[in-house]
Amino acid sequence: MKNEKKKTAKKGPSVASAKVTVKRTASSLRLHPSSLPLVGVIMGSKSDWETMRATSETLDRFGVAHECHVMSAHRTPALAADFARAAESRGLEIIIAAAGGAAHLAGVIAAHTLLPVLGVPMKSDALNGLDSLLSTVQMPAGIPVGTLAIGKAGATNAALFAIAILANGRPELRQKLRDFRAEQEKTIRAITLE
Ligand code: RP5
Repeated sequence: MKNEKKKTAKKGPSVASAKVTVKRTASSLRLHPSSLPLVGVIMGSKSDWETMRATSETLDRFGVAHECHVMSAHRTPALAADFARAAESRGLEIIIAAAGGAAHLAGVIAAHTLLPVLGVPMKSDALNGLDSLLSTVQMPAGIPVGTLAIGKAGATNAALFAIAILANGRPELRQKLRDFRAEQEKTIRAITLE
């Protein structure tokens, strides 16, 4: 299966040919020698990167190979659809989509792929992200989007959620998640208030 994935990875619409930002983690080599990205992190605008950096950093921390792109359901609809249609054959297993305002990116992506899609609502100037949250979460029955919290908490948790899904079949990653939780608890238990 792995070899099949590798062979088909170059087929389908070329995302690389579009003007997008691509990031691959070097630290992922140990877990995934092919270094093919397992998670696609996409966002509607470069202005979302300040928040979505937390997703990438969290995936980096766990050594999960991923790629980050800017694309929009409204401004680059063909690119978004092409990306979603090609994602599975390129070896991606999960897509994290962030958008703000009339945030349709995650839903549109989910409509074009069977891969699990996680949505991260961006905090907006006009309505503090409530618009983004409702646009992302209120999907019609039949096409699910797993929606996280608004902003940086959602960006971090989207990565942790993706890691939890990937960890189901990857004991080494599952152990990393267990260690992360233990470390987090230890840090909080050590807090003293003056
Ligand atoms: C959405 O519109 C983006 O996801 C972003 O959150 C919001 C504003 O985009 P810019 O005007 O900053 O490019 O599509």
